[in-house]
Amino acid sequence: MSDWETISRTEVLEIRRSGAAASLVLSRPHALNAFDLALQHELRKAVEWAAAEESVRSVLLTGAGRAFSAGADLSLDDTTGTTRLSPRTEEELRMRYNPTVRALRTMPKPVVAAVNGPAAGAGCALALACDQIVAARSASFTLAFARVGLTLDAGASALLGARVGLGRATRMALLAERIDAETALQWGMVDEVTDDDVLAPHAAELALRLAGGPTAAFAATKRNLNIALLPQLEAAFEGEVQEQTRLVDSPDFREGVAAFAQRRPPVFEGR
Ligand code: T3D
Repeated sequence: MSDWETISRTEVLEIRRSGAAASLVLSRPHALNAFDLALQHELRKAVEWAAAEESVRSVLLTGAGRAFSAGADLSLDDTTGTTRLSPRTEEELRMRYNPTVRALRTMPKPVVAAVNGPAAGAGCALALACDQIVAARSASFTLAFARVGLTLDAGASALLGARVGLGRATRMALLAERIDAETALQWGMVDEVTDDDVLAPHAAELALRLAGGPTAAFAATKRNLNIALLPQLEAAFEGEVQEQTRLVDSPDFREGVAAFAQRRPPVFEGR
């Protein structure tokens, strides 16, 4: 992506431009681009900027380093020894994750995800919110929520089923298995798989091609695909907020996060 110019860089997100395309790069590679507060905030701001900026006619979303995104940051607070998520979950979903996903779905221009490695939890939901998903052969997809005693969020309850259908969506949500890129392609969860070393130029070329397209017609198409295939996205957001807010306060969530930190399988009580 050598002809892409960096126009903004914070500690957690980089924005690049090439002609009418903008690229947003999640940049916490040391944490597999897991979402801390700063990344949630910066990504919402950048997505809303790209949506509103008329000179931007397509958007590319990818991750720095070896991951797309590992989802919510599950690292433990040094002083309390517990996750930082609860009691912030409702605010995080309402103020940052959901507005970001909503803006990706409603912006009047196409968005391409270049999934360069693991996409887990909310990171997977983010990829699912994009109009086209191109995955590196080594990429993987995990609706990891159940592994830490949570339910789907960031719109995944609607976005996943729209791509893979009820059976596979249910399987991915309940078993939280890691799906490789080839399987994801067979299931219709992603649109294309490339060799790892050509993912970046290939996805960039797609974004540039879309940026040169009939943007007003693309916007109309996207709006009507949302109406036809994602009519319940807002209801899903609301249901997810209600349920997740309860679940982040549950014994199974505390066990899931402790098990993740200790690198052992969780032992859930079912509550
Ligand atoms: O309030 C709210 O925000 C609620 C919303 C919740 C939304 C969610 O997203 S819940 C789901 C959260 N995400 C996960 O449960 C995924 C956890 N991670 C994984 O399953 C795996 O790490 C991956 C599949 C993403 C990658 O696996 P792998 O084998 O390539 O890497 P690894 O060895 O597991 O991880 C590498 C490092 O990244 C490791 O740290 P270390 O040992 O090198 O110091 C690991 O702890 C760290 N890491 C991975 N995921 C996260 C993380 N650190 C913080 N948060 C993470 N989510």
